[in-house]
Amino acid sequence: MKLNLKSGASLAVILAMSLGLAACAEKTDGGPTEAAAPTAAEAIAFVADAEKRAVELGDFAGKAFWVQANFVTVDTTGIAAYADQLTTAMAMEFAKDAARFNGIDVPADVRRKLELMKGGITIPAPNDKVKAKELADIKANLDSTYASGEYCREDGTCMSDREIIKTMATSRDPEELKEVWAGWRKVSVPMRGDYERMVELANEGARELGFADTGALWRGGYDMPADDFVVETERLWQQVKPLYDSLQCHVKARLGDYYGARNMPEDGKIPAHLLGNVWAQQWGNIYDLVADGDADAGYDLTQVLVEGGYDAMQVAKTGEQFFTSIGLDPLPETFWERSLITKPRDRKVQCHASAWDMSTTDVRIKMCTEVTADDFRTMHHELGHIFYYTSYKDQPISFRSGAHDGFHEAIGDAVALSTTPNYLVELGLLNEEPDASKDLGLLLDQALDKVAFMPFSLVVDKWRWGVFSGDIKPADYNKAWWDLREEYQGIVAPVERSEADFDPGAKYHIPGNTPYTRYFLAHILQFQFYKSACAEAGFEGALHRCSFYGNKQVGAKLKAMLAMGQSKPWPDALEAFTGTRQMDGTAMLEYFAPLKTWLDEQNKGRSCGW
Ligand code: X8Z
Ligand code: ZN
Repeated sequence: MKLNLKSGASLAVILAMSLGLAACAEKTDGGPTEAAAPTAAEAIAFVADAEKRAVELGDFAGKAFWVQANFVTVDTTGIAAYADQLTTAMAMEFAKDAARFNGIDVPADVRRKLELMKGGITIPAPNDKVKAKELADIKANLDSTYASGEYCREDGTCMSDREIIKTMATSRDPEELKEVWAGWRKVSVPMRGDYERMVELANEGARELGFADTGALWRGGYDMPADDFVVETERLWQQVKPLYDSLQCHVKARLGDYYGARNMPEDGKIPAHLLGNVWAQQWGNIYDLVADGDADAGYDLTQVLVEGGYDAMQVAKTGEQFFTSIGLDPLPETFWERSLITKPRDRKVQCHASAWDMSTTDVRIKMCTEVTADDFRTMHHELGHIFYYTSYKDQPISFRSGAHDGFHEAIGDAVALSTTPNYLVELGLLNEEPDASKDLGLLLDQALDKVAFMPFSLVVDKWRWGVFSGDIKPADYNKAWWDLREEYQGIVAPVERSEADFDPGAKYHIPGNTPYTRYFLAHILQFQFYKSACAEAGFEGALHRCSFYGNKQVGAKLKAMLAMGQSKPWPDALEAFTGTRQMDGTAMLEYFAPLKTWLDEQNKGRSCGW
């Protein structure tokens, strides 16, 4: 886990559970330190006690973190820092104590719990109390700095993150886009020194646990040796990279048509402010600039929702209804009472959407929902987390987590893939399903979000892995960030950057310390889940037209996988739902196959690559 309970994490985080058996592969020591070998009975008693304490402290800490995120003030930041200090200290204690039982023969579930405990803290703290407090304070401050970030101009007008996101999505004025793009990055300038110190302290904590550095700890959470995990992510990236390359080339050409070829760098990279998203991570908002006659989806989901009279609550209820249609239980009343679904006017909140597992009977989301296609999909994403939580609530706390963190991020997205035009017709939002001539448009729309996202989701942790290992030095933080962005995404900063900037910090997950490789894996997995669900539903036809809405057989199978939580290595969970034990990008490639052919046609004669 992670010590916060948001978005895919859970109370199990408190027990440091999201990392797996392979953590020991990175260990530089970690053998028992006591003379007398402990017994199996002691191991069982230790785990039982740790789980009890984790539930108790987790209940309290969850409330502290929730209040901080929902009422961002100096005081709630202090309360959250203290809760973090306590939970991190407890998780460190468990991790160290669990290692005492290395080599002791215990029942398989106890062994798994012990192994998970040894490697599951996202930001480990040093044993030294003064340093542990310093670390917790830094983390809470980074969180709150991001949450209250605004871009203020000299004339005193300010823009919140929501306004920035909206302007980046809708403005087509390159100068305005450039100004807002650079303006948002002022938010993270003050984070730089704190981030550097946080890395030092976390690494000290990681070494106390026997890991080379914090990145090694993160990579150890996937039921395989950490080094194999790096190879695995590279293998998956190579599967989908040709599709990304084709998309990047076409988008660059179309943006050149719109903004003028002279505004496009000659080296083939795309200026990052022109992609409809302040982080250039998903590009669906420039669909109108990229699509042409052949690639018209036939409808605009934002417009359809607005014209359908939807409000934020109806977006949430519609999302819930998909999950209940396949047989999952409706959400508890407390979900509706306690969630934050729209942005309050009277206070600062952390608007980045998240899902919270407060206790087995208390799950919530926090989301400043707007009635847009993006938020319609994000709502399904968040509900995927929530239904995961409610499905594994009967597991012991140690196993209340995703099979791995990418599973947690993939469930809601797999469901959102099923919100096809045909489904929108069933909801009464569309009068009729667009015919097959609109397929390229639909696929292009999806690809601008899903395919464009792949290299971005690799870059975020490639940067952090380098930072934690020391390969990226503080003096190069910003340069290394842009080197990776250029290399993997083929995009370039539109205005000069320097080491006075700290652009990584302008992305929520960096100050929030949420590992990001999970989203890369989730984008691979969601197509695997979707494809298997469609096969289970007996769907025949082009994959992207399939919706498993209302299919109880799919729901039962999904529920069985979700209910496993983290009790078994993730290949077991994957096999339960898809019949395969390997993550595999070919489902994504199959989904986008007609688009790939079309893109390659369009790209003929263009000079692609960067
Ligand atoms: O952070 C999220 C979710 C919460 S887990 C809204 N996502 C990533 C992002 O926004 O950067 C979902 C897709 C990627
Ligand atoms: Zn998520």
